Amino acid sequence: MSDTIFGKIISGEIPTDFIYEDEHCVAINDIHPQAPVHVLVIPKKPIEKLSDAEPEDQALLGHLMLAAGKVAKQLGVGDAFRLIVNNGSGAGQTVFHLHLHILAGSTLAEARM
Ligand code: DGP
Repeated sequence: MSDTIFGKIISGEIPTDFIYEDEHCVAINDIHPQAPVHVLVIPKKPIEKLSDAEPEDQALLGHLMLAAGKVAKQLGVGDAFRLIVNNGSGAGQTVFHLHLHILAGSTLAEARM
C-alpha cells in the first residue's frame, strides 16, 4: 500500500468511514468539501497519478469510473455530478495516490476544483 494518507486510510491505519468499498476501490467523503457532495474514489492499488497508469491498469481505470457512477447513485446525485482527476502538483494534486473526485450538489457551479 502507498505511504500516503490514502494508503493509510485503505489499510485501516487511519480509521475512516468508507461510503463504498469493493474489491478494487473505496470511496470516502473529502475532508475539505468543495461542493455539497464531494467524495473521493480511491483504488486500492497505489498508482501515484493517472499518468503513471499502465496498459495493465485499463480495467481498473474503467472500474473506478463505474464505481463513481454507483456511488453517485447511492448518494442520490446519479444524474448530475462531475468527475475530476488532478494529475501532478502543477494541476493541484496534493495526495500522490490516484483518486477521482465526485462533486455534486446545489452549489456545484461554484466548486473551486
Ligand atoms: P488532490 O488535490 O486532487 O490530491 O485531492 C486530495 C483531496 O484529499 C483533497 O480534496 C483533500 C482530501 N484529503 C486530504 N487528506 C484527507 C484525509 O485525511 N481524509 C479525507 N477524507 N480526505 C483527505
